[in-house]
Amino acid sequence: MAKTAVREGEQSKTSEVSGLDSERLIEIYRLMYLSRRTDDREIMLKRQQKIFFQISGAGHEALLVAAGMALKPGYDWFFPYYRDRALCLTLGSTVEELLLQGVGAAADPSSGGRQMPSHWGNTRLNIVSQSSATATQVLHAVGCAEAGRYFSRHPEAAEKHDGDYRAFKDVSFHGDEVVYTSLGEGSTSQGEFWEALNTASNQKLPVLFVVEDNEYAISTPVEVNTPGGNISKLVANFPNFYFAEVDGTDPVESYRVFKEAVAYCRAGNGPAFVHGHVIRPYSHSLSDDDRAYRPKSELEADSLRDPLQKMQMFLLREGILDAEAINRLEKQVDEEVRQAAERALRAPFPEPASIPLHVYSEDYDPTRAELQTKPAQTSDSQERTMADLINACLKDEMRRDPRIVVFGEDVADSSREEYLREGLVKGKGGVFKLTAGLQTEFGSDRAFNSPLAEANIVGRAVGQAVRGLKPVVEIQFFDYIWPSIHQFRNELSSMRWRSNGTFSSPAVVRVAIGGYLTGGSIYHSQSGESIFTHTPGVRVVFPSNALDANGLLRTAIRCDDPVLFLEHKRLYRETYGRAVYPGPDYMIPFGKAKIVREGKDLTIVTYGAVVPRALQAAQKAKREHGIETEILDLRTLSPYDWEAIATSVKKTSRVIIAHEDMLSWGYGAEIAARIADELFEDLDAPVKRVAAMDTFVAYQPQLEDVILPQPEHIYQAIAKLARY
Ligand SMILES: Cc1ncc(C[n+]2csc(CCOP(=O)(O)OP(=O)(O)O)c2C)c(N)n1
Ligand SMILES: [Mg+2]
Repeated sequence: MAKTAVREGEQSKTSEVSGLDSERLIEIYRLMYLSRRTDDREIMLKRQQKIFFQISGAGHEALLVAAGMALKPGYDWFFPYYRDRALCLTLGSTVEELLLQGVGAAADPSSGGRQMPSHWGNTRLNIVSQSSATATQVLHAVGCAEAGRYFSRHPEAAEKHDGDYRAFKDVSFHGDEVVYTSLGEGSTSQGEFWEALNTASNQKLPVLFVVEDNEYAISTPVEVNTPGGNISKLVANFPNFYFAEVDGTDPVESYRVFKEAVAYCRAGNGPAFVHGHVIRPYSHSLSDDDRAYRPKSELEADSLRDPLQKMQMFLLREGILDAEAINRLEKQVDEEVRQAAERALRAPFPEPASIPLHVYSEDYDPTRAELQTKPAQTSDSQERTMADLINACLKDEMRRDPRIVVFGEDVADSSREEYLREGLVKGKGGVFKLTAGLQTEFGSDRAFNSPLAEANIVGRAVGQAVRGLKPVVEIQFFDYIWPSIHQFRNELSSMRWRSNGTFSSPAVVRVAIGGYLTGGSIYHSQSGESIFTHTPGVRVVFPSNALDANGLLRTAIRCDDPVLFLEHKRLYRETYGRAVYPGPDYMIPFGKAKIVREGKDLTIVTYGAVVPRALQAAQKAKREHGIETEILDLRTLSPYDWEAIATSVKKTSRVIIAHEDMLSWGYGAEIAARIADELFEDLDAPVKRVAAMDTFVAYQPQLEDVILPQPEHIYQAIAKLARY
């Protein structure tokens, strides 16, 4: 473990140590000044209402130019945050590229006008698109580093492959690349920061964490976010790290530290943590006025540490540049920024017609009819459960695609490999055994346990998928998906759209969902799919039987979009819906419903565990009243098969939407609204919904029976609707 104390005013000594010649020292100053001037220009443009948001990197320049110089653009990977203007300029972003984002221009390389300025992204430089959410990016960095290591151990996995997402996902790796990620000291309060340190430390990943400590998170001072006021003290006991704390207003000292940190990571020793003390001379953003919470004395003390002035003094003192030369350099930079702004202001805006582009992959359409294949005949003629056929699909796909990695809580057979090797244990393979045998067959690189942290699972998957791996991760229970919802909603689903199609994260998230368990409640029985169907950019799949689960999971894995794959726990081992193994290439396109029962009198639109319940209800309605009910199993909820719904409703003129989740604001509300809107003329009766009560699911089985929709509830609805 290395340790560097904060030292100020020792630049001349350390510059020799750091191998920085005069030319490099001048370049450091030029980049720092360029960064500050770009901020100043943006501030002016914002005041003139030519751009719409401004957040500065002022005060952080020295630390970030040093970081940029210690790393390799287009070789190493970068997950920075909004203060990292100087890093991006050092890596090779142009001022014009940065200003194009402020304007919201179509040519903005980070987002095509979709994100605020200072939300960096550049494929040329391996700067990955980031959101505004504080600290989500550090988990992406961890996933990215895992992917880099994986590809260097399994280079064959990087090969292109026609017929699935791999045809569109180029992989590059070197084996010794470092992954940079940064965040403010306030953001270290986020759980994701600690979840990232956990995995980087455990796996000795080459991640360079940089904390830019300007002592404020908007108006909240450092001691509120960091007990004791110093994050270095809190993280000091994480194993395998290189640690350094540095005066981040001193570029020479910062460079020395970064050189060491990067060398440590590149050599494969583990992660590094650089804690830079910087200042924030401007307010948090242009929407904030720091005079409301920082006294003048404090701002004055900060101004004495301004990195620009300090570096200028250093160059003069060392005789590297005289006042005139500094003046000339600054004039050149001023002119560069002025010209870049002029060009950016002339750049065309994005066309409104482009808005829907890149919500989903334009390259691979998982809804196309050709994906539908016939089940193959194999030597295995036994009827298998949904659990069996999901497990079989995972194995088939892992054999076919070496980029697939499976992880989550308890998904490994045993993290202590020697227990398996020595035959001491059989292995766990998931709390529902859906991943049983994967580690044993494919090794611990490809099937492994995560820490007990759901954001860790989804956040790492994002970073892995950006690099070209195919993470197929498991969330143990839908009830515990919530710690990952931030990663899910703000990262996984938006990566492609917000980067204007330049980055994507097509991971699969498998989740055990649902009730009817008799005693599983509250927290092992809930649904909530509509929250995810209400999220653009993600596909939501919910099979009701073994064959569909097998075919749809295969489509999910091969496709180029993120997929939430919902597996009903009650259906895992039911007799209903068992099927013979359909072979290793059986696929079902997304967005194609299945008519599970034909009828002319009434339509039920449903999915998941309500499908067998609707069938029971339909049989009773036929027996008791001769009503012929048609049942549509949607199978995928986003996209969903509107054509099949419309065709059936036009035929029967009566429709019930039945689902296990709560009635109000549930999935059925959208379908009902669209039927009312587009099929009004075809209806002979009101659109009816059958769903759970608007409560939680209770433990006492008699209560659970009342809360969740039962065949009898559906039967009553059919009988009532048929009377219209
Ligand atoms: C998850 C999340 N919560 C809140 C915010 C609003 N927000 C933006 S920046 C910020 C303060 C960040 O402070 P710090 O991490 O110290 O970084 P600094 O801005 O000081 O560089 C807050 C609260 C956000 N963007 N994301
Ligand atoms: Mg801060």
